[in-house]
Amino acid sequence: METTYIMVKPDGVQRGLVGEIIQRFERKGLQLVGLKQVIASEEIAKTHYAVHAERPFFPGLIKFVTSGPVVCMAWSGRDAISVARNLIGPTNGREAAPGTIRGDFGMDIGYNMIHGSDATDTAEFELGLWFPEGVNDWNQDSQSWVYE
Ligand code: IDP
Ligand code: MG
Repeated sequence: METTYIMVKPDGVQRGLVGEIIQRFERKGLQLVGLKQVIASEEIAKTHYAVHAERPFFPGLIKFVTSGPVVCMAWSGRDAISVARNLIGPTNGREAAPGTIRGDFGMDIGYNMIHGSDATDTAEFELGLWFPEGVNDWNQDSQSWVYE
């Protein structure tokens, strides 16, 4: 089992896509183990996107991701990192296939609504950064909650 860090970015929150996005992860069979809305500090945003620090779009990206609330999530499951990346789709929404989140809702690369960790080391790093308090360890068993 893996846990991945997923974040609805300010454009996704502003457009009212939080519920739609959460539903896709739930329907897929991933387990929600962390969820909160935060307004990211410049420091945390720069740390999160440090790998892109030298790219021309970096200043705009930091301004964008700190411009309003983001929804931080941790999702667990078998191969959760790649499963989530497949649900999200490629970076540019105009090139993303229909059926993916970016393919269904996104047009511009800078407004692609959602972040997902791309490897085990980045997932560990990002989960520690955004969820320093840790995530929740719980057993999911929907049938046992149908009858009391
Ligand atoms: P990813 O989110 O699909 O992993 P990355 O290449 O890691 O894509 O880029 C991180 C984020 O930086 C993207 O999701 C997007 O928000 C932003 N970004 C990447 N390339 C560009 C660009 O050319 N212009 C504007 N923003 C970009
Ligand atoms: Mg990336």
